[in-house]
Amino acid sequence: MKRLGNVRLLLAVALAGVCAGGLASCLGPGGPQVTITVTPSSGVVPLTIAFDGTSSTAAGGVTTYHWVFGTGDESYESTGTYTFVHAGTFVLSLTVRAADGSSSTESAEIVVGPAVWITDSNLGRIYKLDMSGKALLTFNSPSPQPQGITLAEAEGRLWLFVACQGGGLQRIYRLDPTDGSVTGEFSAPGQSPRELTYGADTPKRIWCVDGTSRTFYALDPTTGQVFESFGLSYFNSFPQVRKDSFLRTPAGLDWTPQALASGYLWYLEGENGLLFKMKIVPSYDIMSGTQLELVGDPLHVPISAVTAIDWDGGYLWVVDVNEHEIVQIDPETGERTGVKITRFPGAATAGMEIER
Ligand SMILES: [Ca+2]
Repeated sequence: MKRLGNVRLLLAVALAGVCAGGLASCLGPGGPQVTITVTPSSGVVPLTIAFDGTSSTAAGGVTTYHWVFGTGDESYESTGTYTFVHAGTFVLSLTVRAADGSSSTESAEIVVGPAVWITDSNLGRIYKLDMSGKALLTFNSPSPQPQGITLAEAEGRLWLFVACQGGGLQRIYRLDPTDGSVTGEFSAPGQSPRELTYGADTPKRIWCVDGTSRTFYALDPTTGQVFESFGLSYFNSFPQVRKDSFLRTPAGLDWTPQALASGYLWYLEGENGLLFKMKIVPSYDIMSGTQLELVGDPLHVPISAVTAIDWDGGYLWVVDVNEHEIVQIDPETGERTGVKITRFPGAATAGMEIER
């Protein structure tokens, strides 16, 4: 093992003999010496790295470079940049081939951490945080009182969508997540759009819950057109729902995928801290619409002032606005695990989206 810059080289090539005493003695009989330089080797999603293999040497010269990024992507350039668009730990490897046909491989570990997007309705700001709560980016909200926030795909790209209800104008804005510039907007359905989430099934939808009209809306991410809406009366037949305390104070909305199905919508009711799970049943013909089916008993989350939720890594995360914390919740019990994000900026966190 040796260190080069901030890169830890792993899995030193299996070369004949013991690789000790520096670079020269690592040269195998006829094999190239592979040197990976990568900057940075860790960061928050999306992470762009610069990679360089030109310090590698081989008797007779290097003929090919072959990079494998651990994501299914590869490159045959000696040097370049690459962006990891998902969080995770990746093994980056470089295989160098010499003129005589011999080759050697080195690897380096790249750690891409998740990011947490939050809105602050009091300051009118949008923050991108790392998991320690440090703000990496700060944008001004396009209009006052930003509420729900979600990442969603539209026109082949990933955007931030933010619901705002300031100034009596309820709008949903589409922002470039790199600089916060507004790239689109449409009027929000209902009078007080509260939470947003993205459903990546087909058709792709942004789900919005509105506290005044007490309705879930499914929107086209490109046009804002309402595909479907589900008001309080829609849920009449479900025994889990008590009408006096359902769709009254929306405190969280998220979507989780399910193999070969349309996934689940999760709704946290702020009146009683109950987390409801709804199966999305797609329309099976032109005459039937999408259905939402409440599944099982709601889970009680004993935090009194939740303003947003998100699922990540098998855990539910909730914003506790009074304590100014983002708290990890055990999905079996509804209780805190003890893991939380604190000391992030803002005064009244209103929306949250974890990017992984
Ligand atoms: Ca979400």
